[in-house]
Amino acid sequence: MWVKSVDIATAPIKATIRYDFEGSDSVYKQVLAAVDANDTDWVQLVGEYAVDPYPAAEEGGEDSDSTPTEPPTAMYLFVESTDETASYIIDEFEILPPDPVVLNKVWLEAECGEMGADSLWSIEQTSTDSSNDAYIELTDPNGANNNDTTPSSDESATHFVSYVFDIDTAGDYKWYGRSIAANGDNDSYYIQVNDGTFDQVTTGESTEWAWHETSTYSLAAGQHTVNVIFREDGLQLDKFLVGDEEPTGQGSTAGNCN
Ligand SMILES: [Ca+2]
Ligand SMILES: [Ca+2]
Ligand SMILES: [Ca+2]
Repeated sequence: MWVKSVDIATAPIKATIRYDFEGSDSVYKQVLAAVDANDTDWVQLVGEYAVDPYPAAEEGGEDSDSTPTEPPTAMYLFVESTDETASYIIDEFEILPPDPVVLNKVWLEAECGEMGADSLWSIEQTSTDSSNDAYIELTDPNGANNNDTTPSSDESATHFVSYVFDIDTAGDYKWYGRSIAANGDNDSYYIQVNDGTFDQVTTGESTEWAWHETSTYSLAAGQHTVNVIFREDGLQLDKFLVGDEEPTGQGSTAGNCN
């Protein structure tokens, strides 16, 4: 906003927000630092402020020293001078929301991951409508599922397929997979994000390619590794997306195949 003092050479002008609560005293926070307005030129008061849903009262302030436990019921913005005698005028007062965060979309072909020499995952090319004309399938030579144990890193050569990718924008992402699981004995696998826990993914049963999603993972900007790990044999996996919206069809071109 633009400010100008009236009938006084200079007047410090600042902006303050007041949070009102249902069950506790109001809390005041300074939004914009004071600038010296003068009576000859317009001066701009500008800055950024993130609204805090649980603003703590300041020590020794005029407001309560209790910390609210509920979000505010109302918020008021005050433009004020620290000089009680000052008069001032305001022009072009504007509050703009922050730019929305646009998360990345990282497309990964399942068949282009890193797998060990003795992997139980095999690359297949027998399906129509698979992206990149290939997918991976879990073939256990013993014909058994592996659904009663938690994977361990010493199984990585046989049970793991690894995907390494970069994220530019930090945020909350999901892992989406395009799968075929003919029945309930084929419809799950584990993922491990950045050496974290082994999280079971249930794909749902489908005899045609269908997308499924996981819970949310908070990813920082930079490089990440996701391991896809054997749980039920017979599962077919075509493609993955790291993103925030479930895809349809084959999705976009993946960047992980040479
Ligand atoms: Ca199952
Ligand atoms: Ca099975
Ligand atoms: Ca594929």
